[in-house]
Amino acid sequence: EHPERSFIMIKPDGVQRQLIGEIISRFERRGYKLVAAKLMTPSVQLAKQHYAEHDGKPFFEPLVKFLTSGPVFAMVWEGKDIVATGRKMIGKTKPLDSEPGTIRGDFGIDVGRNLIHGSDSVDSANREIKLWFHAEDLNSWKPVTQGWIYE
Ligand code: DAT
Ligand code: MG
Repeated sequence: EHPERSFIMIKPDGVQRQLIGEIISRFERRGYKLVAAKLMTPSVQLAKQHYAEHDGKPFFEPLVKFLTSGPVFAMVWEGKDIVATGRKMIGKTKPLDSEPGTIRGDFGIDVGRNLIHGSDSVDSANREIKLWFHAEDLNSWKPVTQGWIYE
């Protein structure tokens, strides 16, 4: 029915540094479609569920503390290959390993302040979108630009 979707979240450092507009702009200019967005401070429970795969690792507790320290900007983006392309646009987990031109490579230094999350697979995206959004908050719409972005 719809092409691929990804869960993209600007973490508290990105919100504090007023990079919401910059980051949205990159996805918009690429041609991707915003399907849902909200500014919210996640609960500890939500943060732990979101990062469940990392439970038990040494950075898990600080990661949860960081994510719940203030508002995040949670989004769902849609478009062809958005999961893999979104990860490319975000850069590597460690900002110092990220190429300039990527979000982490342009704005970050330390791994614990890497600004943004992006789903790492279509399965993760579906799980994360369900975790962060109600189905009725996902907007189905057709941007008028579509025919000028997709052939
Ligand atoms: P990504 O956010 O690129 O998907 P991940 O899923 O491996 O990376 O890890 C989730 C977050 O946990 C990551 O954005 C920052 C933090 N993290 C990962 N590896 C870390 C490490 N070795 N030391 C400290 N924090 C780490
Ligand atoms: Mg990850």
